Amino acid sequence: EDNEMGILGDIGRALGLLKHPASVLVIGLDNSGKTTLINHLKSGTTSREVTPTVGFQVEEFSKGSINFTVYDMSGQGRYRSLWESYYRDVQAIIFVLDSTDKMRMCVAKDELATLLENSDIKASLCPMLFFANKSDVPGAYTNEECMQEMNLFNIRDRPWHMRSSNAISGAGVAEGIAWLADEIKAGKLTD
Ligand code: G3D
Ligand code: MG
Repeated sequence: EDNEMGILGDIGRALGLLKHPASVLVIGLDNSGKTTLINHLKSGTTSREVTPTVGFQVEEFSKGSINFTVYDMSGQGRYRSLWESYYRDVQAIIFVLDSTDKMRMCVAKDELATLLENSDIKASLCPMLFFANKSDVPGAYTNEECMQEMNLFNIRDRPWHMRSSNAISGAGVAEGIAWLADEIKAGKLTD
């Protein structure tokens, strides 16, 4: 089906309103489903993998003027100074959460809190889309539980939204991206 083009079409049209190249970060702990998710966004794009240092993998791909940057926020923040270099000029953040990984939910929460303290992120006020991914797995935290566990209700400086997803089937992905596209559009109109 051409659902995948539809997904990129939404965010593409929204980001197409920008005059300059737009940057979207796709982040989360390892194994949360980022690579699986971005395969829904990637069709027809050119991709390259960058490895600035041993142990830290960054994937970048672009579609039109949108650059997607994907990396794992893992390794106890050992690479935080590297990944913080991607925080400049960010128009949107997609945070992928493994809603079945109850053991590491607090690690994800702490990484999110650190991210939101970053001065570039604070200044950007960019919208944040959260995927409560792997919602197909029995026993996964519900959307509401994920919002509580991640302390999302404390985010008051920017629009955010959490959406249950199954990155394998793509369920929930288009709806989440549509929300993000609307937010980006709304932000540009008030600039
Ligand atoms: P990452 O890129 O964030 O590290 P991946 O995560 O996309 O590599 O996904 C990690 C594992 O989770 C993969 O399984 C992938 O198939 C699985 N996965 C991703 N999203 C979902 C989902 O929504 N539901 C379910 N049930 N599984 C998901 P493997 O076995 O390949 O390691
Ligand atoms: Mg990956």
